Amino acid sequence: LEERLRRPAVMWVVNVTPDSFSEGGVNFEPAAAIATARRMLAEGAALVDVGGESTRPGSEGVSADEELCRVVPVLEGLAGLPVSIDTAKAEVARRALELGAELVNDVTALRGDAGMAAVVAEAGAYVCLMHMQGEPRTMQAAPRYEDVVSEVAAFLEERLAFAVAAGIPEENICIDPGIGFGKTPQQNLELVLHLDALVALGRPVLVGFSRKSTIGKVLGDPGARTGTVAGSVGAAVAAYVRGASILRVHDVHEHVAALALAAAVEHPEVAAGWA
Ligand code: HH2
Repeated sequence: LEERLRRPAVMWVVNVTPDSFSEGGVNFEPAAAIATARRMLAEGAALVDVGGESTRPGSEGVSADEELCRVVPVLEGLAGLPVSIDTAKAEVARRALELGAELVNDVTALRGDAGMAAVVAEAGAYVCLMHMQGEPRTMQAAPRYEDVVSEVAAFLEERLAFAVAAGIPEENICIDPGIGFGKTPQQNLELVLHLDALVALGRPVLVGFSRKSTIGKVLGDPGARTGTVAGSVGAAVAAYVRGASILRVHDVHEHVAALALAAAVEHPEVAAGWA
């Protein structure tokens, strides 16, 4: 997996939920999700992130049984392929790891379920630790920070130490500022501008800006609840240029091409071969 996640890597989001903010349930049918996931890997995604619980602002959460019902058929259909599981529940993570998932993407950074750290450690799995202020149901009501960048960095540093103390090797951990998780548009942009503060923690940084409402707001719609593909690509490239390693996206083809060009600028020796 480490090889696949070399910068820049694209993680494709498959939300097996009826209520995802960005897609409105297009991949709720397992067969559709599996077929599309295979196509996205062929188009250059490094990893497929399977999620059965929406974390959109205002969402309520689902039971472990419901979440398992949603994700297990998809995970079974993707056996042998590079998969991560987007869950905060230890029981869901354990089952997903048994079915071949390699990374646990936990938006609570191991705070949501007391059993999660042990499940990841025992499986020798990778984990993504994400910053969130509050919880999805209420997080956008009134985000408050003295200094968003240093607070997010301090939080991730603490969660990193917690994960290592729980037996998860540091090499298996990536970190994420949690774009849109208890942050205003301005705070989201500030986190990207100062991404070096997170890169300095020494672990790969994952950024998920794709289709989020900040994009629509920057583009002039104050009531936006989502963002365009072109705006998402711009945000991903901005994050990559400031050191992001993994970009979590809905539109693989566009992001892979844009990031390939941004990467070629950083590696002119590769392009020299085409002269
Ligand atoms: N964003 C979402 C969900 N999971 N995980 C990480 N690590 N980083 C993110 O930024 C992130 C995430 C929310 O977006 P999406 O999956 O598109 O929507 P929904 O939660 O409504 O299914």
